[in-house]
Amino acid sequence: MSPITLALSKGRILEDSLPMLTRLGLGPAGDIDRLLRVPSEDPGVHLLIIRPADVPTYVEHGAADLGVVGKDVLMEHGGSALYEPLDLDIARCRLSIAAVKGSPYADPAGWSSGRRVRVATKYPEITRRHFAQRGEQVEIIKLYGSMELAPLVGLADVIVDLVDTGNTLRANGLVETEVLTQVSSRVVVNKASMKMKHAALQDLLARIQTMKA
Ligand code: PRT
Ligand code: MG
Repeated sequence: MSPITLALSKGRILEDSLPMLTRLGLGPAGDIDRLLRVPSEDPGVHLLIIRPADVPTYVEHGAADLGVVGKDVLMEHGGSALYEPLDLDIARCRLSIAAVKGSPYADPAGWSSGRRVRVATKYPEITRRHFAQRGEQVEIIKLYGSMELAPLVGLADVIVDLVDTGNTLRANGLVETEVLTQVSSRVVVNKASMKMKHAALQDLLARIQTMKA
């Protein structure tokens, strides 16, 4: 049978997954800093090293049988076309709203200024859904990184961003005002692969489950 292809999110999720992959005998057998497709120590499993935001797309289209990706990326992408069988409990953080300390927006009660609140984020879909559920109209400003800067320079009133220790917010004079959701890395599986490679994938998922950090 063709090998199983596992898509990994380059960056901190990859760093956090490597110990588990090594314990599973699936450590990369090649230079993961240069190669985009790397054999693993198991000849039956190949690794793809890709941008986190691209993992759901590769798995959805079957270019990878399964992948490891943050719940934040999965929620933003819309995960209904994928199976999400496992929570790996790695790269944990939370997705929160934050505002400039001491500003009217630091107190959610002070939001009713009449003007539409401007929210800068890398997660426009999650943000839109969150405020729509509350019946609030906000202006969403899509950014690709360094969200913390936006409220400091008047680009936005608040941000929706990932928070772990809170050090980045504190260093920039921001305060967390609300947690939208907890985040950790998940295993996602292509639906057709789950049928076509059922035994091999079930075996791999069971091994991952027992080797979880
Ligand atoms: O390369 P590309 O731009 O495509 O992706 P990326 O830069 O977003 O990737 P990377 O390597 O940062 O990994 C992002 C994934 O790691 C996210 O999708 C999350 O699932 C997970 N993760 C876990 C985090 C954090 N914790 C985290 N703290 N991603 C980002 N952060 C950032 C956060 O955005 C903020 O700037 O760290 C800062 C906050 O950390 P504290 O500890 O100061 O609160
Ligand atoms: Mg990056």
